[in-house]
Amino acid sequence: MKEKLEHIRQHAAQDILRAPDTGALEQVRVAYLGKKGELTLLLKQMGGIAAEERPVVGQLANAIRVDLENMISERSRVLGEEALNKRMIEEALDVTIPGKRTPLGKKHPITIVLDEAKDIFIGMGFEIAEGPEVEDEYHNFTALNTRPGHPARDWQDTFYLSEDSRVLLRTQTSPVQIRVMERKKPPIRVISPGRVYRKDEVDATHSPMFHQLEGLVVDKGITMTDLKGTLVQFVKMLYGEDARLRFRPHHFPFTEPSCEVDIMCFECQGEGCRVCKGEGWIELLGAGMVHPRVLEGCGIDSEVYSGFAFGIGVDRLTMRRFNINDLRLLFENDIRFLSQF
Ligand code: 2NM
Repeated sequence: MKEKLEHIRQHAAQDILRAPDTGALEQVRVAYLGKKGELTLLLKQMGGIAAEERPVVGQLANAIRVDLENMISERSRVLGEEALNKRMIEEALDVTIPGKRTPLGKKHPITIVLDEAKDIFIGMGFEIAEGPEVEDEYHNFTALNTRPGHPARDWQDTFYLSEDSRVLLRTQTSPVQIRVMERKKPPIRVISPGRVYRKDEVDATHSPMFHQLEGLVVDKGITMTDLKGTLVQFVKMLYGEDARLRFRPHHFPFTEPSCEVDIMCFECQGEGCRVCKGEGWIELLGAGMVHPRVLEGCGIDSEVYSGFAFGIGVDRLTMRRFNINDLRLLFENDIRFLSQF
């Protein structure tokens, strides 16, 4: 009987030490110490041994049970520790691995120039006005003194969105300024930057969508000198103190008198070269004194108030600023081009 007990102890001890995980260890416990385990079954055979031996065998059996239970709990602790260590290694986060770089975007060159232009005008006390790119023919043409039948309204030049020509893509940002004048009383000092649309074939200097920045000042006693002073100051701040402007008479339906404004060629200082096509000057913008009919149409008394307005092509301004020779580069959105600015 004693040998059998010692035999069980030896085998049980081996199995406990070899159990690979807590599940296997539990199986070992059940196999030896459970209700139908080897040690339990052996003790049930106690009836077969001599009465005086029973206490000794009983004590030995109990000691073995306690030993095995201690071994099992120790093995359980070791297995738990091993499992934890393994998880710590497997699930470790290496915070020293270099991160993946997120490519940083840049401002589009048109946005760079537009932001500079906005800053200059804001510094002069202008506010920024915005409006819809889908306009009605009243705000885009009629309110701007452009009568039905005027060539600017031609189907060939304007993107009409309705058969009856009442809805269209704005051809300039002036309708924004009409909406400002309809809304508030002078003094008015606004610029309206934004996208405009004309049915042009794409080439190095034309695009059916381009950007304009228009300005409008309406107050008592505004004259052409205010227009000149404002524009001269603007180009000096944008292009430097050496910038020179030339004002030429022109015609627009919405201003009277009207002018076109050229900037002296930066390449040849007015001598004439390839850049300015021998002219010495490069066309920059259109401007004029707001036509009394335009003011009256917006409910502004033209006997009391006068105003000037101007319109600048932002894309051309950008091309000159960064020496870009093809307008298409600004709209193709090729990262290799855009990342240079
Ligand atoms: C230009 C040239 C001249 C202009 C006129 C107006 C308004 F709304 F006041 F009548 N806004 N912008 C204007 C005047 C625009 O672009 C070449």
